[in-house]
Amino acid sequence: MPQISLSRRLRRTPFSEGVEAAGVKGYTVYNRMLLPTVFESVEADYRHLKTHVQVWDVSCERQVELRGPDAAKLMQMLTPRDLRGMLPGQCFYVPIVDETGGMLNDPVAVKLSDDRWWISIADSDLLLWVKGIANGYRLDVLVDEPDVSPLAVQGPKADELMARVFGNRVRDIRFFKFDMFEFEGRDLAVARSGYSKQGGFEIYVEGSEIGMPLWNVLFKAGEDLQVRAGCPNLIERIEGGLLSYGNDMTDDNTPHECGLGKFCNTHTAIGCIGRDALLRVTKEGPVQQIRPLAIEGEPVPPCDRPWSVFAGGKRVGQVTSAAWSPDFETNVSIGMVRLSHWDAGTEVEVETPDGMRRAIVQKRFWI
Ligand code: THG
Repeated sequence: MPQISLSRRLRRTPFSEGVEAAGVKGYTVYNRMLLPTVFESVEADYRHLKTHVQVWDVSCERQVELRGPDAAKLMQMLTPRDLRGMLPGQCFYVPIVDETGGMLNDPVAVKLSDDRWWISIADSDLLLWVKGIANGYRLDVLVDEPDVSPLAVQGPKADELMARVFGNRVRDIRFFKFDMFEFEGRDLAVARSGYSKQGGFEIYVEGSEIGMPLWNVLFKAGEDLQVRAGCPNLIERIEGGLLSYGNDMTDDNTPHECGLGKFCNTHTAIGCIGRDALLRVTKEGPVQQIRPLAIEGEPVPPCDRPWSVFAGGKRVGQVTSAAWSPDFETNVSIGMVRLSHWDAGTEVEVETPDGMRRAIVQKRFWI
């Protein structure tokens, strides 16, 4: 297989040394940064994640920092989710839309204070859009990418490991809330969140210098918990219905098509740049939407391009993420399916590289 050549444009992370020592076998590129995809094997990593605890280098979830008197105003211009009730210490999953209502990103917004926010971004150049808005509207706000690298601790033993390193107070953090914890004299935001359904935390590591020291402390403290280096797991995230921007949706999709309508308050999100467009395009509801599909037969190959979905000889959608699930003993997948065929139980055909496969639209994701 050809290799990807490394250079300054493809950024390493504060934890890359630890990731390499742990025997990383595969990477992807995300926000121009290395993101591990495999350690032992995707299936072995999956089983370990669901049984023990893993430490994930998710530095590639870069932060767009908004700082200044207009920070909250700018944040609300970016998203159709109503942020008026959001308090410091909270994290919100927020669709970000352009002037047509198209998805630009699906980050986690972190409210540090009224005039300081982090947008923990998925894989698109959101910094450029946000800088453009701030300057174009002459807002009183600084927009930049700080030296902050998220480190996720995920799995059923995450609470135990984190309590050993940061103290029992971490157990009190509620889902999608954060609190501040000291490490080597630095105050770090620690949130109960992460890109898995197994539970856990994300540490927003501020200052690259403390990256490896923190990595090493976590592995030392978790030896008897069988802690391992891990990464967002393809099988587990499809089972859990966690969407991947650029794969499962693009700027051609509205939040409603992505099933993110529950994170939109389009009527009350006054100031949102895509608000008028969204009010128009969603008046009659979306005509296609994200759905879980169980694809029958043998394990499918990697889904590195959309697979067309057919019914009665007509194209009715596409599958954009798929993997064999050992726990559910079927191929789990995420697709975008037309209204006429999106009801649970509908039988369709998926054009995989191995040929046509029968698939069934599911009522909900598997976990
Ligand atoms: N954590 C942080 N930053 C991120 C991600 C993350 N940036 C990139 C990417 N992931 C953004 N995408 C998502 C997708 C799903 C979720 C978070 C970020 C997520 N969803 C939960 C769910 O669907 O069950 C719950 C959302 C909610 O109820 O508010 O966690 O993972 N820092």
